[in-house]
Amino acid sequence: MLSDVTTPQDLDDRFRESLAALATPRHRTDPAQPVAEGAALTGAQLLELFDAQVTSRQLDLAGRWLRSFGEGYYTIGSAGHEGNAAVAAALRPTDPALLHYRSGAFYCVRAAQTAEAQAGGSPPEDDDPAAMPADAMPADPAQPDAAPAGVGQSAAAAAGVAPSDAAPAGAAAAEVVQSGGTPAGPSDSADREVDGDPADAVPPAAPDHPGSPTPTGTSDGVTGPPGGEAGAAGEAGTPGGEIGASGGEVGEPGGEDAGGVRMAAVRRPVAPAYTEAARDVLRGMVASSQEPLAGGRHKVFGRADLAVVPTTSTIASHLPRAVGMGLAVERLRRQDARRAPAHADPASPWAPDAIVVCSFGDASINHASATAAFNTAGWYDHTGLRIPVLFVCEDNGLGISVRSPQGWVATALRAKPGIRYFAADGADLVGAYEAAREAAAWVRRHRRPAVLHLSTIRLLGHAGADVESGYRSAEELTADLAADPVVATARRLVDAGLANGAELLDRYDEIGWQIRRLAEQVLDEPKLGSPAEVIAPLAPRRPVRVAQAVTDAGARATGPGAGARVEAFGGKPPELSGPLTLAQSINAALTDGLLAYPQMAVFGEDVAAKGGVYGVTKGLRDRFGAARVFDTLLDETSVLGLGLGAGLAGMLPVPEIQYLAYLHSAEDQLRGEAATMRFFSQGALRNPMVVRVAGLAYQEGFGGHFHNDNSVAVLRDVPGLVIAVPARPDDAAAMLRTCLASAAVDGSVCVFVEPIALYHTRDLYSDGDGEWLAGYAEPGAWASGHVPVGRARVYGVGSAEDVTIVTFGNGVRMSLRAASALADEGIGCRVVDLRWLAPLPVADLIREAAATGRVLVVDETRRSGGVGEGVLAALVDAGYVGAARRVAAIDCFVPLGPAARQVLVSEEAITQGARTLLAR
Ligand SMILES: Cc1ncc(C[n+]2csc(CCOP(=O)(O)OP(=O)(O)O)c2C)c(N)n1
Repeated sequence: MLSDVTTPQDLDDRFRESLAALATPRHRTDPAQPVAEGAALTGAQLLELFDAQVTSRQLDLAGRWLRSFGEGYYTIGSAGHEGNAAVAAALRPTDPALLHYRSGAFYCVRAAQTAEAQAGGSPPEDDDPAAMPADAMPADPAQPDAAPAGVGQSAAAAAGVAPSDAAPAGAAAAEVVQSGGTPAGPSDSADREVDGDPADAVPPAAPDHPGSPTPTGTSDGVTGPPGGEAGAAGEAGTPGGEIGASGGEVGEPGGEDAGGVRMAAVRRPVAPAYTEAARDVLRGMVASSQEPLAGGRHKVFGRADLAVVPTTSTIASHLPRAVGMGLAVERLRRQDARRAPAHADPASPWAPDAIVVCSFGDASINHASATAAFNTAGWYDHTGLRIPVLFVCEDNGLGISVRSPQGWVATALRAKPGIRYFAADGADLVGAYEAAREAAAWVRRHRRPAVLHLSTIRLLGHAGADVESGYRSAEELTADLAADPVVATARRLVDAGLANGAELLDRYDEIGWQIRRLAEQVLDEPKLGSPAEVIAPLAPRRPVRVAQAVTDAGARATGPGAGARVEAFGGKPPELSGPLTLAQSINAALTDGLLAYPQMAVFGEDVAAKGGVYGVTKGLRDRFGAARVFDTLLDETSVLGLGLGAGLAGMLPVPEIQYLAYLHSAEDQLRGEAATMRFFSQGALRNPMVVRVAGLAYQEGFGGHFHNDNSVAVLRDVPGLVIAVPARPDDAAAMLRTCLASAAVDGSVCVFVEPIALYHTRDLYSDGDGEWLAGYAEPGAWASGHVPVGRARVYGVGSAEDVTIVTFGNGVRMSLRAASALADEGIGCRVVDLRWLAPLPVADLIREAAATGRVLVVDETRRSGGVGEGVLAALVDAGYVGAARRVAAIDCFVPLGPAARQVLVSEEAITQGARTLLAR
């Protein structure tokens, strides 16, 4: 029995006492009827939600039980948050969900909804489906793509969505909506109000919920109860069915006290989907390799078929992605709607009217990632762009031991511009369901963001090892126990005449036994047993397919796409434009990329109207329209978040980070979110993207660390990330094609670091020699010129027999110049341009190092943590026994003006390094 599990406040014992103390209902009610007059939930549905809550609670106990003998690795639970069952019930199983780690009950309900939908059940309806598309579609469907370029273009148009008639710019003040019949959350009871703005007010309940609730739960806007063989709403009250089979008991005084007749509604089997969901969660706790999404790599709530996207343990980091998903869902919906019916395959993997839900705790709203996401959702809403995201803040008043100041959460959430506020009490499942349904309907109907502030409590502490008594008073803990939301649901069921306490306790025990049995089963399941097994889904690479994708793109560009290509390039394709600079070459390759991949979008700060700070994206918006090339707001976290969401939604995002130094405030989005998605979903979910980053040093005349950041250490240790650093124009185009193909084929997350100092460089050895320019390959030559990920380029200078210079980026040009000078002295060099910093081209490196036995690493990044460390380590690992030296930037930030030369690698240092090597 899981009731043996010791918990800080003897939660199980208290639960039993509370249920035992519940009075016997005076009358019995038909579970097919609304649980109260005017309530949206039927009694049967409430019973089902109670089961989900109990399943979640028993899972928490199981986590502790497993931990008690060292076989469980996760004890953060959902106890106190089980009200989120109501949120799940108010959504559709196809609404993508990014969940808080206290979402046990939500997950169970979602699993049951999905099972029911797969069994052919009606999808839940939370609003008037007819009202949504008409209201949300742009007036002129062709408008976004055809929007003329213009500096004054609104961000909405810039992102390809027509401004909303319901969201005029400036009408962005936070709106407060009272949730129907719901007691206020703990910290906001005094300030709830109904927003009276006629333009933005939530439509009256009738249009949003056209049919008043009916017991069937299918046509009334009521989410169908968790499914499976038991408990479909239609079964409730069906004579001869599981529920109500005993007849006669409805309306009778209840339970055993009334002549031993138990309520059939309480007796029905536990929904199999709950059991399945519980098994998922238990597998996560024991790190079973059979856990359905992460396969034992992390304890997540996630399953692709449930549209539950795994979130990481980094609080709030999933919110920027949720906003990106909202933007993409809406964009792809419009795109699909515009396409002729001939297009059978929709671009969007989500249902056309899907909304995105993401939940998180109250302390998390203070995190920079959360504030970025709220701000971005509000910012876009202010422009009229639709982002259908429902934020759900589960407010238990604590972040581990730190309290959210009284009233802060409500005050902060209500003040978010452009985000409509709803509130609900998580201990009142009936009211929370109505509020959640209202919030979801509003988001679905208006395609605009809202936040549902769900008051909860936290039982069992933050996690297993948390000693709450150290920072919470006994009175407070006791008060929380008295407010147990599962007890509250039980009380509601008893008060409604749907069950008595003993029956519900039986239910609790039955589910407890099932969970215990499942826990014992999953204990024996295999764990990940080898490094290869652990790493398998991280970043699989299929180079042959990637090469084929490049070849195919070339074939399309010369064949069916030839006309469009000539048009996109204004009649003159780049291969006919003579030698190009690095910047021009990247620009042309981006153009070809946008032609080759209809799902590709280029976005970032200043990329559209201005065409990039260095002109790299110039003309792209004119060529492809504001739907595919758009400016974002100034927030790197959100830029990457948009990419994360768009990638997950099937797009091929190419976000730009304006300067490498500005990646750092947002790097968790790349490291913690983008790079982990395949890993934590065994490849079931992916967020392909190619992040372009202007970076590295040597900008003459424009100095200082922030525009000359010469550190890529933060990228190099992110597992699975592809890091490309093109030095030459021809390599840049080929490598960008490779990155796009790799993202499209393998879902790779690529960072394409563009050396700013080389953007407009034309010459190599002497003024006017034009040797740093290169012709652009015509599409027919893309296949033969393909640059695979992780392959270096080698230049022989002089005899090429004396020294191997290993370098990349600006170092390539400097090394070639130095090698030329050394050749004059009779020293022959081979210059190896790594081109890829991850994965390093180890095979090429070893071969070229062995060819001379003398390696000079020319590393423009810093001595500590720089690329050179990795190169030397790779040589050592491979058994290289020759001589090696390194020149690198010194461990300092890059100063302004000529002083920069004091810290950076110079050509003199390279020639000197080579001579020293030879003198040994
Ligand atoms: C970015 C980040 N910082 C710190 C932590 C450690 N941490 C884990 S949970 C937590 C508190 C979160 O509180 P809240 O958002 O209110 O959620 P709750 O656990 O109360 O449901 C903290 C600080 C983390 N996971 N991520």
